[in-house]
Amino acid sequence: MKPEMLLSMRWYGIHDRVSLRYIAQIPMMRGIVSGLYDIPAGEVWDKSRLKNLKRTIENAGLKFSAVESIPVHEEIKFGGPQRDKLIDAYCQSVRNMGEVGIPVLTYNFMPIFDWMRTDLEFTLPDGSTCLCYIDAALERIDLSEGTGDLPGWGAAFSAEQLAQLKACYEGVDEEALWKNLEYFLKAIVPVAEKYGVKLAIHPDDPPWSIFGLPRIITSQAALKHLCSLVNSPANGIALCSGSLGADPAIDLLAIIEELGDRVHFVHARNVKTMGHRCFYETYHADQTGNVPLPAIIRALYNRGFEGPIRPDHGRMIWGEVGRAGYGLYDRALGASYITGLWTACGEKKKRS
Ligand code: DNO
Repeated sequence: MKPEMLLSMRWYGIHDRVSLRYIAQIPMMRGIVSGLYDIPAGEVWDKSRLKNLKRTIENAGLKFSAVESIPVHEEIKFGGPQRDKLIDAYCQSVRNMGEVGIPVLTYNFMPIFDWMRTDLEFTLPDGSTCLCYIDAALERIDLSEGTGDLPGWGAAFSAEQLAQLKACYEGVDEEALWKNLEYFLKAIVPVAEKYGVKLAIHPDDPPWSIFGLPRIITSQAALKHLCSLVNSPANGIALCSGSLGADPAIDLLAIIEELGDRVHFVHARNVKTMGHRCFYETYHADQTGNVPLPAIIRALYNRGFEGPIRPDHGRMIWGEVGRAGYGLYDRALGASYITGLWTACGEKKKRS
């Protein structure tokens, strides 16, 4: 049997300038990845609000295929005194998701900063713009105004909050962060399993330490370790090809091969290295990029993967303005590229 692709698109809710109607016009689009972005980290995601969001998505003819993300409160990550209470709240959100019938939850365990870029409008030779990361530029970022903010961050922090948080992370090295992640997983995985929710940790983006803070979900070995911490099918990963692909030493196909059963969600995008710890987000189909998307899609197809797969960040093309990485046009091109790759996997070879 041919596996069916659950092609999905991230949508930021009714204030997103990319409408559900436009998303639904993308050929083969079936799912929406979304969340309740106004709820502060640590608070329970209300069941009736999740239901409403699901209904809105279904009214557009689409399926609510994944939540991205319920933010993990910093205190859970650094292991503060309130963490049990906060973990209980997280478990309640997972229960609510499960009861409403949303099958996948992605989350991350990056201290203070979520995904990070140093330029949101890096101009390419063809005049399009994209996001990029240059390690040397990171050092020049002025944090006296706080963390700044990128789409999908759990929270942006003011300079004052940032200073307090940094102090809380003093003494939290990689080992301690792993312990805190294990503590969190031991509480949430059984709940996810019971309520039919598949957890998909998002790899750290970029997959190395920034601003002196530890980052641990940075390699194939780390993903494997994560899966072994609580050995349940509900405890899985989001294969974000662009996050992991930023480190050319990471073999995305080997991850699918080794951990394929735990891949519950796929973010498909491409990046191109410009130097050590220096990359930009190129178009999905770029054959000179770091990410072998045709081989990745084939590997997923061959394993019968039917979880949500979404084209991740796009460039800004054709004069579009909007949320960094989350415009319509280039992501729609990415979606169609993925569809083409997937469809080709199902075609029988023609006799010559
Ligand atoms: C960026 C996204 C991230 C992602 C979180 C998952 O575009 O991939 O914001 O949603 O890291 O928790």
